[in-house]
Amino acid sequence: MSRILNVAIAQMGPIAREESRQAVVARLLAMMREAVAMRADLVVYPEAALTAFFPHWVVNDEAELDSYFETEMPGPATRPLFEEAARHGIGFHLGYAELDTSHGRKQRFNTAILVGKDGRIVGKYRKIHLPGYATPRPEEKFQNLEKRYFEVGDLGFPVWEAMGGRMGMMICNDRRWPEAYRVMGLQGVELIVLGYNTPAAVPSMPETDHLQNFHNRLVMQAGAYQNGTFVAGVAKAGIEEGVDQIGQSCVIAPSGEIVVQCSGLGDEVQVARCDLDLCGSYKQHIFNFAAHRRPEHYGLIVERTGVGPVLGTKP
Ligand code: CDT
Repeated sequence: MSRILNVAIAQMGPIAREESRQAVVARLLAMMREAVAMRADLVVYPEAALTAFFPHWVVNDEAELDSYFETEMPGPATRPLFEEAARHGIGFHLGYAELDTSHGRKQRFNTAILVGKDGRIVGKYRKIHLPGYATPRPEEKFQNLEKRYFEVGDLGFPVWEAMGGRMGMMICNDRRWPEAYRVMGLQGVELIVLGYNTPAAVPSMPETDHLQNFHNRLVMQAGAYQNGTFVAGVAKAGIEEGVDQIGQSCVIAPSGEIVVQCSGLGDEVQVARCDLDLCGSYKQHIFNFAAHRRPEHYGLIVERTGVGPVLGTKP
């Protein structure tokens, strides 16, 4: 059997700090049309795809901070994406900064949505693993202030039946955490879509600069294989407001193999023909969780060694 989903990855080059939403949405629309021409069923955009990645600098002015956030989805600037998607019958995944006031206070999240081929939102995810710190570090070449600007996501890692498959979402730093994949793997996920903004050089850990691309592939390939799922990871790449960001957006099969990868650091669309039925081989055999996984035994090592479950220091 085969269940083919043509998945387009729409990598973006840098977004200028002053670039308008309309200009960014025009770039997204151009790539959506390219994906349609390449017969894609779904187009995956990066994390925070509507603005420059503002956690890289200090924003003290609240009105300026608000300007990076969406208060509704779709809103006036993003509605054309939904309309174009429905017109062509293509789904999309979009990362954006979300400002939610529905609980009587301002709540800010690093959010992503999955939109179906009818232009309706299928599901929403709010980033759980926020990297970096809340207090600016003037000594560093650029900031990583996600903990200052966002709350930890409160929607968990659900999966959705959509476009003929079982879909899940994560955002950037989530991809480095095996739990994120496994929570969805335990729900039978077949395609995880995610966007990222990943610096090529991290001020606080220069010893890993030469490994950023390797680690990007390592975590997504391992997550895909160990959970028998496709993964589509999409970058905002190139030098954005002085921060050099990696590209190498790719689609990974449940075998762990990269099946398609972007080659540049600018706006670029690639399409992978994903047979979701390939997930079954892994889910029914080597990673048949019901048959082989033994979580009831995993605690023994903690009891024997006395090593607790939490290591590290708070930033
Ligand atoms: N956006 C985001 O989550 N970026 C982080 C940077 C961490 S520093 C290596 C990431 O995990 O890619």
